[in-house]
Amino acid sequence: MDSVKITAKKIKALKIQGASKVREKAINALVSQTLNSKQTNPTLFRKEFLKNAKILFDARPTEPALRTGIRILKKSISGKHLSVEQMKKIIKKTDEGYGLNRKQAMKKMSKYGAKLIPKGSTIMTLCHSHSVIDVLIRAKKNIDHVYCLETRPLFQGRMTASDLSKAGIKTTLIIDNAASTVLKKCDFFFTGADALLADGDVVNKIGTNQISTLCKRYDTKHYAVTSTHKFEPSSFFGNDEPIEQRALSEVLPKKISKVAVANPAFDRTDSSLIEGIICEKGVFPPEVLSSKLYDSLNLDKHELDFLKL
Ligand code: RUB
Repeated sequence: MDSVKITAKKIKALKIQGASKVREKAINALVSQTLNSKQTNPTLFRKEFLKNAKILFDARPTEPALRTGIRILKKSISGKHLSVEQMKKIIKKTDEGYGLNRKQAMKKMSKYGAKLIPKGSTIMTLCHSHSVIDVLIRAKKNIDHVYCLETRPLFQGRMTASDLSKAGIKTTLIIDNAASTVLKKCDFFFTGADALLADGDVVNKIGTNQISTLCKRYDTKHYAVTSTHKFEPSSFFGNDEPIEQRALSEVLPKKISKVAVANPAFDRTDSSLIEGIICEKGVFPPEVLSSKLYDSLNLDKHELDFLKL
């Protein structure tokens, strides 16, 4: 098992990528290091936990799923008079329950998603979303063809194309700029999500918004496949989801004199463009899901500090 520091390094370098995997690997590293802690003093133990949690929390700026996982663990040991042994037991139990809950959520999502895909469907996707891949593989009998956008600058679309083709799905990899030439014949545009926000907007890999906008033109349905744990509660209080800015060298390895470069990793798609959000609770219009989540979370503004870590 990798340490917290190594895991954070791999996440930053995108050796671990996709919100669900980032969350899973980060939580595994945090739990393992916490359970192996040599601290015997409860205050120092908690301090060590929070220090490690923060390293992971900050590894990628646009990842509410990761934050949710960490918040769940943090909350589990918030009781005042717990000994180190008690905290270790609680963390172990919380992690086991949480892991199971996430596996079941993934399964439900892929079932709901696959049901939406009728025989003979042609689909476009971008980047590398484990949630989307699960749906497509489950629906493979009904899929005629999947077009994967290569997803510059780091080409995660190649991983998706490889995963889908290994699963026996007819797959074509195209450059990002070729999207409009095939979107016309696609029935669906399936994407994952990194963040779900209070107004129903979805943050996902850069490029999602422009294809989603084009979907309206070509009558292609955009579905986002995402667990509700990617919902960012602080967005209900006006907090904006930060967009990760990645190294400029990913775009341009060798500088061009006087040319500025920008490299945002994610963009925000307006809820009005999205046909539905496929999550473990079913398939919902984006605003309906966010109002459901608001009701179920029962949030209070004073909890904002807790959300920060
Ligand atoms: C990955 C990406 C994925 C979401 C959802 O970006 O945008 O669509 O993270 O992934 P990156 P999943 O490669 O920069 O991490 O469905 O696996 O949670």
